[in-house]
Amino acid sequence: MNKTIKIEGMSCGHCANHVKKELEGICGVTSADVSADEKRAIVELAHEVEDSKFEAVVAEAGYEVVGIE
Ligand SMILES: [Cu+2]
Repeated sequence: MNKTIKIEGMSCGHCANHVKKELEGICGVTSADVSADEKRAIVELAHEVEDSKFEAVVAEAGYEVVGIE
């Protein structure tokens, strides 16, 4: 199971690494592939995670979730 999270505000690889680390800290997230160029993260999930959880950690890192599919 995976989800694609659209994120605004990342401008370089450093931003992407920051977001990756935050997303991978969520219980249920097996791995996160984050691209600043493509403005998205693809998260691999071990079990269901509330969208609000993704929004919260991304906001905490200083970026904004604009869509999750
Ligand atoms: Cu950056």
